[in-house]
Amino acid sequence: MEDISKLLGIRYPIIQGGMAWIADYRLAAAVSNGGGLGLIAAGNADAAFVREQIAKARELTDKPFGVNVMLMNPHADDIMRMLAEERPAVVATGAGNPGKYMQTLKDAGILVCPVVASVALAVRLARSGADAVIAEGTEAGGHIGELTTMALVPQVADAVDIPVVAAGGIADGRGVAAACMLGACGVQVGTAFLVAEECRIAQAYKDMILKAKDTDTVATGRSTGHPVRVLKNRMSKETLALERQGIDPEDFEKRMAGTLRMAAVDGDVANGSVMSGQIAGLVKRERPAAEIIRDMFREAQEIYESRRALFETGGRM
Ligand code: TUI
Repeated sequence: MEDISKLLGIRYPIIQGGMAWIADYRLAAAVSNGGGLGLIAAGNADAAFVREQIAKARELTDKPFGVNVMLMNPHADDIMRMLAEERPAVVATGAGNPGKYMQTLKDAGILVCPVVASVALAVRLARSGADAVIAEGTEAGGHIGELTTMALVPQVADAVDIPVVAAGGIADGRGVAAACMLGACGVQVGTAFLVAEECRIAQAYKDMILKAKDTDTVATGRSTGHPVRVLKNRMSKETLALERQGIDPEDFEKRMAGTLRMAAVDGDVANGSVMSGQIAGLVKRERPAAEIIRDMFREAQEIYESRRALFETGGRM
């Protein structure tokens, strides 16, 4: 199956990133109603909370949507059991290997789309029955791997025979078209949806994304093995300084706990973790999710047409 839209039952091959503390039922439903695939982020929540989010999303949309399970969540086992009952169309996973949940989810008729940051994990999950993989480059926001989207996507596409969705560094039609050229059949977009009208994070977080320029993100946590891309602020500067001084990994994790919530919910964008992809510099205005999706796809079609000539020079490039 090459066609991710057909597989997922959506109009546009655009999946919304499952951003913890950010992607709630309102954003997910708006994205699904706009023709993409919305994802509710389980983040660090428990199964009851996520179940309620699913019920609320179902009140707002009759289109397919999914749930993203961040596998470092201590409630992941419970959440997966609950999902097998609730049966959202799709389960995406992040920050770990979902292999042990694959059978339960498949038996429930759920499409499983893990996020991977390496060829090795993509191959392993394709073998254990994943329906698609989301290959996420280090340009992405939040918890990241090492490889860039440009290097990761074609290598994953060559290694698996399930659909590959590209993620990391994509916020407009150029990114969508480029991802398809690399062998992806769709994209996952996070940062651009942070400023969707239906995204109910603190306005200060949105404003920081809207003002960001190309060099404004940095990865904290490389020294402790859990790199996380954030916008530079007081928090990131102090964190990097502590890392240079060789902070104990356990103390580091304690320091980071709750800091995304601080930024996204409380709007403390100085002391919180303002997670963002490198593409934030391209994200310039707040608008409805449906418009973001429609314009992104239309732009991709236009660029595909307008760049055609580059490939028709008969080798004179
Ligand atoms: O998961 C994400 N991005 C996230 S999760 C998150 S919540 C959080 N909050 C505070 C600290 C840390 C996380 C924020 N952003 N993206 C998907 C993703 N998964 N990126 C990279 C990976 C990944 C990396 C290694 C997946 C699997 C993996 O290997 C696991 C294994 O066992 O082989």
